[in-house]
Parts: sequence; structure tokens; C-alpha cells
Amino acid sequence: MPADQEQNHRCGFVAVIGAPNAGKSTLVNALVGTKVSIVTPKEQTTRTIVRGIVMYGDTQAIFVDTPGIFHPKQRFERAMVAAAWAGAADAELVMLVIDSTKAVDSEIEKIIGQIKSAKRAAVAVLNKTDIVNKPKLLDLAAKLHSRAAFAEIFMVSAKSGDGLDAIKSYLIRTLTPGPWMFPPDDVSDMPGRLLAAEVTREKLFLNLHQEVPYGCAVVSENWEERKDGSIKIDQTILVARDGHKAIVLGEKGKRIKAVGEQARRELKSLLERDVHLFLHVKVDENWRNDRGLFSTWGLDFNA
Ligand SMILES: Nc1nc2c(ncn2[C@@H]2O[C@H](COP(=O)(O)OP(=O)(O)OP(=O)(O)O)[C@@H](O)[C@H]2O)c(=O)[nH]1
Ligand SMILES: [Mg+2]
Repeated sequence: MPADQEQNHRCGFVAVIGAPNAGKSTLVNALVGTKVSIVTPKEQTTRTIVRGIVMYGDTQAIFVDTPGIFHPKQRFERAMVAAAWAGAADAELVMLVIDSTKAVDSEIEKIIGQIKSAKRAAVAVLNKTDIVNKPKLLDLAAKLHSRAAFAEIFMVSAKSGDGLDAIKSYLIRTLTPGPWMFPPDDVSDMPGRLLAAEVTREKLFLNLHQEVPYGCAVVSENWEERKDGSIKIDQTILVARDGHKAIVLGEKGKRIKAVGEQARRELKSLLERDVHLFLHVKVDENWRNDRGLFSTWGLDFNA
């Protein structure tokens, strides 16, 4: 590319952080324009860093979706929260997503405190404006404004897309001039087998209740590109307890069949190819302490 064309290029990492369930992944998907990160109504859906890449004209924005920040108790939860902060550490801009139907609680105050003490460039995004009343929204915006931590406060609905243009034009104006870091057609740097495992985990989260989904993990064991252009994927669903296996399988295998069918359909559309998906359920009480799995997911075992 001629140097004069590259002169207008901008590129930057934007870390999307916030409390669990604030809508971070929904926002990243909406800003990227395609689904790169899984979304469910349950807290702690995102378990590691997911990068979504998009071009806004000559500007390449790389959004770093992160797990929600909460009080971690176990090793796995500690690693999730550490991954969120690690994602923020490498980015030139921190985007704090706040569920505007909720109050700014002490957890969010703590995150704001960290942003301020680290003197990070940050913006706030008040999300879910489609389901909040205006006075509450304005009150929240005023409160955040008074904290003097944010260069801008955006009000958006990641779900409907309302307000996203203001974020895009802000990034076009402010991200650092410089060369793009990814090919302009890329939307994610996540390997196919990890993406496939995430899609199945999303369907598990949507089909399971109470503590069962939190005891589940998905690993793509085998990925075979066939001569006819289709892909055969074998996945293991790890469950934390014996009793959970029967729940994941469901009566006469009905639940796992539904999960597999939903995942297969979505993978087919994401990969634009026919997908043969085979799910196996395995009880592994200790997957939350398995070093190898932490590294597969890019999590720090010693966080
Ligand atoms: N009404 C409404 N719901 C939203 C909006 N954005 C996200 N949601 C919903 O909020 C829930 C959580 O969304 P996620 O995007 O998974 O939230 P997250 O912050 O990534 O959650 P974790 O990964 O668990 O930390 C889902 O049910 C979304 O559909 C919005 O703008 N409006
Ligand atoms: Mg998420």
C-alpha cells in the first residue's frame, strides 16, 4: 500500500470491562457488526479475553471483550477476573460498560477508582437504554460525570444499536494514528476450535439452570476438514459432578441433542460450511484446577 494512503490509518485496542452481565459482549458484537463473543442472560458468561476487530473507514478498532469483574473466590474465578484486568492493561482506551438499570454500586466504584489511580484513558458506556427510564439514566450520567474519570459518557442500547454511532465516531477521532495490526477483513483472532467450543458453551448456558452451567466447560478435541468442504468437530463437555451429567444429557438424551443442534446450526452459519458436531459428556470434578485447560483458554493458572 502506498505510504500516502497509510498516512490516515489509525489503530488501537479498546478494553471493554465492567460488572458481570453489563452487556459487554453484546456491545462488542454490535460494534464489530458480527458475533465474536458469546452472550447469555447469565452472569459470568465470558470466561476469557475475546478480541473483536473492525474497520471504521481507515480506523481499525480492536475491542477486547473481558470477563466481568467481581469478587473471585476460587482459582478459576480469580483467573477470569485477572484476565479482565490484563485485557485492560494492554489497551489504549478502557471502556467501562455499566448496566444503566442498576445503580453504581461499590464494585463499580472500585473499578472507577482503579481507572483513576492508574490514570487510564477511559470512557463510560451506559448500556441497556432501551429498558431504563430517562430520569434514572440522566441521574446515572450525572453521577459518573462527577467522578471525573471519563473523557466521554455514552448512552447506548447494545441490543438495538442505538447510540453506537457516537462511539464509532469517537474512536475514529481519537485512536492512535498508525498501521493496522490485523488484515482489514478479520473480525476475530480466535482459533476455530476455541470459537466452536464457545458456541457450544453458549447453548449449554442457555439450556441449563442454577449452578449446572457454571460447572461446565467445553473443549474441541478434534477438527477435521473433509473433502466435501464440511467440517467434523468432536467436543467434550466437562461437567463438575456426576449428577450434572444426567442433567446435561436430559431425558433420553433430549437436552444434549438440542444443545448440539443449536450449536451446529450457529457454527454452520459462522463458518459458512456444513458442520458435523459430535458432543461427548465427561465427568471431571477437577477441570477448574487443570493447568492445561487454563492455558488453552489463555488464563493464568497462578492469578
Ligand atoms: N435490554 C437490553 N439487554 C441487553 C443489552 N445489552 C445486553 N443485554 C442483555 O444482557 C444480558 C447479558 O449480556 P452479555 O453481553 O452476555 O453481558 P456481559 O457483560 O458480556 O456478561 P458476562 O460475560 O457474563 O460478564 C443478555 O441477556 C443480553 O441480551 C441492551 O442494550 N438492552
Ligand atoms: Mg460477556
